[in-house]
Order: sequence, then structure tokens, then C-alpha cells
Amino acid sequence: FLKSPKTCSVFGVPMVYGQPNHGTDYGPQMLRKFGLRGELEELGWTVRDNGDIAIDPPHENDPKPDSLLSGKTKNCYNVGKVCQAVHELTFYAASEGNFALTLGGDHSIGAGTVAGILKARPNTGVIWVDAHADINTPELSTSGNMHGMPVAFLTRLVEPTLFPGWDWLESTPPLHPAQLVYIGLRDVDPAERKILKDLGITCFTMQHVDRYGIAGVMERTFDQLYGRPLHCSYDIDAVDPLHAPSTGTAVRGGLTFREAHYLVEAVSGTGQLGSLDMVEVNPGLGSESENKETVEMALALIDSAMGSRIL
Ligand code: HAR
Ligand code: MN
Ligand code: MN
Ligand code: MN
Repeated sequence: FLKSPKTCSVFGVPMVYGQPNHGTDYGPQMLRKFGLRGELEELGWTVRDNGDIAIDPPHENDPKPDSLLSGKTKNCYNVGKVCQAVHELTFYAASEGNFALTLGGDHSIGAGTVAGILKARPNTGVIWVDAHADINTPELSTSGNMHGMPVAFLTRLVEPTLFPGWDWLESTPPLHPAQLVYIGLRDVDPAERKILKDLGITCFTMQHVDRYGIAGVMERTFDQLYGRPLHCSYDIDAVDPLHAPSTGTAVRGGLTFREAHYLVEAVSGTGQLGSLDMVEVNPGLGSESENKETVEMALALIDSAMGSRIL
């Protein structure tokens, strides 16, 4: 499904409004500054970098969600409109036979990247790599932060038309639970636990990584998603904060340096990866050396996902 010569469309989405911290908007420019294009070209990709998309800040006149259902969905309209723009970009890139690489920005944009990919490649399997499940519904979320909700929108646990800025989502195929696998979970809200169980979504938590090893987890992931094009949505907070400290919701006990890499090496090895998000890198948090370490980690993971090999 990817054309040759292999071409990578790059989209920067400097999104911050899905969570409370400044700084995720510096993710795309830092990844570029640390050498993204050169790395991709070295790996044989033709790179089409589309720059950063413009993001309008939330405005007091933005339509507000219905108060009962979704009143605490922070920046609902703004996040919805950005996701709409993002879905048009990934849809277009995928329709052209390009690899779609999206640089965040916070993880709310995952609703846009995945929706666009599903529109172009409806049977895509999604590997959501994260410490968190990001499947809170607006009603159940205790924070109201939309970076904790993209999977609830994708799986239609919420009705898009009830949320200002989200009606476009109806024009995209829903993400079926069988198309989704989580890896790296270790901070899941009680309400999310029930959702994951009720929908029967495959979750490889850090405990499963301990039990099966990362190789065993990846084998099981590919058994389930066999034959599908793959999309990997990589939240850098899946990685242990020892190696990726500059992120908004760091949780101890994450993927080691090698586990984090093996995961994307294995995904790349299937030859089925058609799109990737790298999100939640926040150069505004932590010391300068922590920023550098986190950006370098994200870049190295992108490299491995895009075909970098040890031998
Ligand atoms: N579950 C919490 C919430 O809904 C925190 C999850 C969001 N954190 C992230 N996303 N970085 O993966 O607010
Ligand atoms: Mn190199
Ligand atoms: Mn996330
Ligand atoms: Mn997370």
C-alpha cells in the first residue's frame, strides 16, 4: 500500500490544548532541529515535510459542548477543529501511497491522525503505545483533558455530533476494538478499566511486558493484527521516565530503552507500517539535558520505526 520510491509525508502538529502544560508545541521543531530529515533520507525515504499546521487558540466565542454531557471537555471545539485538519492531512498522504509521520503536540491529535488513516486504509490495525489508555469519555474523565480521550472518540464511545468541532468524525470509519492493541499501559483510570474490559480491547500492560517479554508481546500483537496495514501512535510517556523525562504525565515503570526500541523495530520488520505518530514530547518540562535526552529518544524511536537497523 506504500508507493515506491518510498515517500514520507511529515506533519508537525504543535498542539497544547488537549492538556494543561505549555511546551508540547515545541515538539515538532525540536525533532526537526535534532535532524529528522537527514535521518529519514539516510534511511532511503523521500521526505515531504509539510511544516507545522496553524493552530487557532481557543476563543471565548467557541461553541460550547452541551453542559450535561460534556461540559468539562476542555477546549472541545479547538481540539476538534485541529483534529479535523490533521485527519485531512493523514488521509491525503495515505491516499497518495505515502507514509504519514505526524509529530506532536499532545496526544489529543491521535483522534485526527487515526481517523484520517482509517478513511484511506479502513482495515488498518492501530498499535497505541502509551502509559495511559486515552479512552476516557467526556462524562467519565476526571480531568477534562482531551489528550485522555482520543480513543473514546475513535471507537465512538462518544457521539461526534454532540461535540462542537467534531461532526466531521462521522465521515470516517469507526475504529473497531479488534483493530486496536495497547502496549505499555500502567496508569489506567477505573472508568477506563471497565471500558477496556467491556469492549474486549487487547491490552499489553507493563505487567504483560514483564511476563512475556517485549518480543512475546509483539508476536501476540501481530497475531491479532495480521494482514492489516499498521498505524503506530507512540506516546513518549510509554517509555520509562529515566529515558524520556520531558513529558507531561510521566509514570515510573515504563519501557526500557531497548524495549521501547524493540517494539518499533518489530513493527517496522513486518513491512506493514504505514503511519506513525510521535507525541507528548514536551521540551518545556525538565532540565536542558532532560529535554535533549527525550527529544533524542523520540528521534531514535522514529528512526527505528522507519527502518533503521543495527546490522
Ligand atoms: N487518564 C488521565 C486523564 O484522562 C491521564 C491521561 C492522559 N495522559 C496522557 N495521555 N499523556 O496518554 O486525564
Ligand atoms: Mn544516522
Ligand atoms: Mn497518550
Ligand atoms: Mn500517555
